[in-house]
Amino acid sequence: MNDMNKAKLDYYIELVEGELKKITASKPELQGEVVKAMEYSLLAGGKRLRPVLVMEFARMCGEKRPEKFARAACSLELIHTYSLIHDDLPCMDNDDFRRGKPSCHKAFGEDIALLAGDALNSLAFEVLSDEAIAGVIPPERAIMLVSVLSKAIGTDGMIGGQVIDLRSEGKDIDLETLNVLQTCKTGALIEAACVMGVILSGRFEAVPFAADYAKALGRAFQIVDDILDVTGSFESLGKPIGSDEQQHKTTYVTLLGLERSQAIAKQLTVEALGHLRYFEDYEFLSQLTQELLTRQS
Ligand code: GRG
Repeated sequence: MNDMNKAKLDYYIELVEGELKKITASKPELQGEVVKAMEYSLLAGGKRLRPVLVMEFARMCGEKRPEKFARAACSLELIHTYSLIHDDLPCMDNDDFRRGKPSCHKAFGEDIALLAGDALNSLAFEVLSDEAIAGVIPPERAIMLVSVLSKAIGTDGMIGGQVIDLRSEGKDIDLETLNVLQTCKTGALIEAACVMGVILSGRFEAVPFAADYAKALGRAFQIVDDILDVTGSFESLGKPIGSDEQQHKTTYVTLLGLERSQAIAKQLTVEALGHLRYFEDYEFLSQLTQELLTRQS
């Protein structure tokens, strides 16, 4: 990524982190413990990919001030963090580390971690609807955003994917099932982020193009995630490697091997880049997409 685009990415990330801090700081002290747990996981780092996608798609669709949607874009990070907290719970993947720190339930206990995830989930919709009440988002667009986001994380999306994942543990699943699982579990939220950016801009005819880009990116992203679980390190990933193997999970690497997985991730990245041609001024996203293919975290 060139220096100009790196500076733009840093700017987006700074905006997101600033808004996330304001969002949790606005919560009353009465619920101090659960708010601390939410902040602990939310502010532990992370790439902030999903909110960046929201703002960048709004910008590529003609929005001159995408930063005005930073708070709305944070709804994706709130949901994403909720899913990570719940995914780490003993009844799910039982992971002790996340984003370089003990997972939420290790730091706060299972009960508070469960509630912190729940609270982040509802907070996402509170933030979106409040942005409409504040006049930042036209009300009909806010309703569309709530519709897209709630479908993406429900039984046809993230939760559905997680159920297939849980039920597939220790079993041999084929590539088709793995694709469905990952499209729902990881892909749906990435697609929601891209589509929500388009909706915020009001250029609705661009939705299918953003969705096509996101589908290819989402699959490439998950394949790289699987590769890093084998080739990465605790230091760069912020969690132990080898967790998929330990939990007897079928991944792209176990099904296809490292080399083929890398080749398919590359092919999907090229496909994603092709879908960007519909948009104007896509250089930043093009570089970010390529960077995600070679990421180490
Ligand atoms: C238990 C009710 C209930 C629901 C939970 C756990 C769950 C539903 C869904 C799991 C979704 C999940 C954790 C998908 C994994 C997606 C993925 C590749 C996460 C890593 O994303 P990055 O690399 O992480 O963007 P950072 O830390 O950089 O933000």
